[in-house]
Amino acid sequence: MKQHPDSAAAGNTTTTTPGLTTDQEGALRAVAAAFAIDGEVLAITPLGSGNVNHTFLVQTAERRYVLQRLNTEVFRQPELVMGNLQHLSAHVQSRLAEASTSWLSGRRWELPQVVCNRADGQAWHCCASGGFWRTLTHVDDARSVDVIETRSQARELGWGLGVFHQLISDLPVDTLADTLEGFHITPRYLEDYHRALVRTAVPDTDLARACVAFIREREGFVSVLERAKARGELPLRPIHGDPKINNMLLDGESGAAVALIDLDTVKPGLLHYDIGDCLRSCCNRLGEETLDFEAVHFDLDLAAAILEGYLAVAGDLLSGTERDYITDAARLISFELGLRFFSDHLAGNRYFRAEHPDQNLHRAVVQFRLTASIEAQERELRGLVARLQPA
Ligand code: GN1
Ligand code: MG
Repeated sequence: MKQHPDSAAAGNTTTTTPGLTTDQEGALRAVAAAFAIDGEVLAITPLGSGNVNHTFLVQTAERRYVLQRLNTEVFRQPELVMGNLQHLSAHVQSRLAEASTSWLSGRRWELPQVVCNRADGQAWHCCASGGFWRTLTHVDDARSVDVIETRSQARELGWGLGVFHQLISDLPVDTLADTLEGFHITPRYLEDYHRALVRTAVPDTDLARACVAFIREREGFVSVLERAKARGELPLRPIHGDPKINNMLLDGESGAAVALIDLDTVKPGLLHYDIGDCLRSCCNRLGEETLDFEAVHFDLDLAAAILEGYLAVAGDLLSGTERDYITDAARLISFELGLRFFSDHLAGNRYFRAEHPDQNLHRAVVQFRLTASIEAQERELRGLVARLQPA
């Protein structure tokens, strides 16, 4: 039987690359060879810090690629994810070629390209042990950050999200499959949480009890965006779904935003899910994994820079009513992620990869501290959004 690339090779601890045994690396080479990549594979190394998929960097004699094993527990119909990705890619390539993308002002912007498999030209490869794999081109000369370094970087992160929204704004939503049903529908996450509470006793710890109380006090708030959507105030549009800070690539030299990666959740949604996710992940200077809970803070000055960058390029996409919900979106998406982490902690860490049993509890506490910080500054954040309204 073939060694599964992701499974720990029992009895084989020989490591050529940090984090990979020789057997694992060999199995990964076999998977990489199934795709129509250029050049002989020189090295394969783990890449990034995603919580859901497994990602590797493939270096060949010619260039670099990103090899990923999709988490099919999360993406139950991975073929739909790949269909969306190819559709998106064709659309964005033609938009980038148009003269009408004047808001890009001639700046560099890239979208990773799907590399098909050699055998049948499909956009994926299923290995013998059942893994669903894909290969994308690597965006070279760029880096990502887990926490913001400068205010001008914050502006770039907002600008990059705005460029992405502009590029997909004319992609009809009904041409995109729903690859992850219920994603960012906060009331559904609350229902999942209530089901988890019925099945599982809440751990008898201060942190867990504090999370339960925090959620209980905000149950009425969870449907703020869904209600506005149902009233027709917020339209469904194509969105990225996961534009957290380290999914934006910044030019290695200039620091300019050049690509938004991790495209599995591009699907119909509200721009607010994306704006909220960008704000929550960028304005927390301590990052998602901090254990310094008391110090977690939502940085308004960074929020101002992000929104300035975003609105400079995508301002014309948003109605006045849509702008009015930006503050709710920042608060809601922070809260929602805390709720998702906490429910997963109760369920035994089945969705978000965790290195120890309490990691998702700690991640939940960070997001709830961030939510509380946004609530404490709600008036200021609303004032800031209002000041950024066009005259
Ligand atoms: C997951 O796998 P990753 O890290 O790109 C999650 C996002 C969360 C994020 C929090 C499909 O993204 O929604 O915001 O973790 N993606 C999915 O770090 O659930
Ligand atoms: Mg992701």
